[in-house]
Amino acid sequence: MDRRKFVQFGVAAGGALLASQTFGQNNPGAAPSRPAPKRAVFPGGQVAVTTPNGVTLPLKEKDGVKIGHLVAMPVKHTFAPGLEGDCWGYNGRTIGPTIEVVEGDRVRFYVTNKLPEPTTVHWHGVILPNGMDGVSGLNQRPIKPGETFVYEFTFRHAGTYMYHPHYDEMTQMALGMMGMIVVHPKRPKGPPVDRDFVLMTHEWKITPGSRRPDPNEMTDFNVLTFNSKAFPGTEPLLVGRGERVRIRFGNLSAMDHHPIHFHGLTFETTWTDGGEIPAAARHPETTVLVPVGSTRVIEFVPNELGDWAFHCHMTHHVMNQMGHGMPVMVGADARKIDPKVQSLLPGYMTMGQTGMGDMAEMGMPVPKNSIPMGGGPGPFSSIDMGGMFTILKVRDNPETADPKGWYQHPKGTVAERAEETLMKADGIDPDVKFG
Ligand SMILES: [Cu+2]
Repeated sequence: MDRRKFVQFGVAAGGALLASQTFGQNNPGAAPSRPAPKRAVFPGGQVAVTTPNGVTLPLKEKDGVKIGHLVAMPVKHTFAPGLEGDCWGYNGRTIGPTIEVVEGDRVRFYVTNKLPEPTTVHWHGVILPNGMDGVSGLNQRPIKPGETFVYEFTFRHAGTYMYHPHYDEMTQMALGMMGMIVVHPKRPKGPPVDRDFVLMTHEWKITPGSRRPDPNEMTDFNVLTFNSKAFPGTEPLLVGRGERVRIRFGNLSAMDHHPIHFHGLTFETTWTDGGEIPAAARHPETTVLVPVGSTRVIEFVPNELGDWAFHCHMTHHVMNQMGHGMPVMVGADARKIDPKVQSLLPGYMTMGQTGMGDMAEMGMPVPKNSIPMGGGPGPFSSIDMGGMFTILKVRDNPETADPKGWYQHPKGTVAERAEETLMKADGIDPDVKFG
């Protein structure tokens, strides 16, 4: 399902769910200078959350309780074109469906275990009765394969939370069992947002040629994802210039915190999984650190049109699978090595002597079921970032713009090869000597 179809689906689902609620007013409350958001379905005109590459959990309401069903199960998952995994997740997917409710909602979640081992669900960051906290052995019996358990509690606090197993944590999260929880405030404060996204960061070890993420890996992760997708598998986020945008990050990686860096804008961190950050404590930033086991919510108003990268700034987290475990070849002269190796491996070619940025374009053969270290095609050349990388597309007409389309730069606004006459006029000598 593409993003726009999902947005429409989300509206329909959200609208149906909340139709019986008296506070389901559709007045977006947006400043008159902005087009009215079309997705407002939560109290006070709060827009429904979009999960790029994901879905929202359907909830049905009965006697004032919202009822949902999570099925823990093995899933076949595509991380990016060319890389598939035998993962575990919820309701046929990783990440699991986003749970979206309103502060004060009473919920009943059924959890069916279709895994080959026991599991539980912990509602990370949610303050609830102790017996609903989902810690196997401490708060409840583990849910055995084939069993269905029921959790029932009230979301007392608005915020951004996560869910994940608390049984065999190392294996179950490494294989993809995680999801986001959004609890909209009953009475929202502050300026309303026009777009609201969730992005869950994660890291995986998948040995090239294999399909099963390795839960025993502790340091050398080679597949880095937003919502379980590595670029170019990540759906871009399409927003309008001048709109207020919220992105809710969550991190259930095994070992790494992710500093997520934005190009072309500054933002403020407004919430953590502990609650709202007082306005006086907020400050502008371009990189938000999302620690393991935490959520961070940011808000911004993009004012520059274009295709803006945002990505983890740990450089190994934006290079795909084949960028790891190789010898350093930068500066090596391979002319003598290659013929010798070719006598054993016909067609062998040493790569990386001038750096690795061009490897994405070289069509280097890669093992079956693996993705080369570069990312994907871009409008000028291939984009050499992959992994935990995606694109914020800022447009004047986000409702009608093609999410797959590239920004059309006005003439004269793209960096280009310098004209010799201009260099001469400005006294620039490309062969200038130093030292
Ligand atoms: Cu990272």
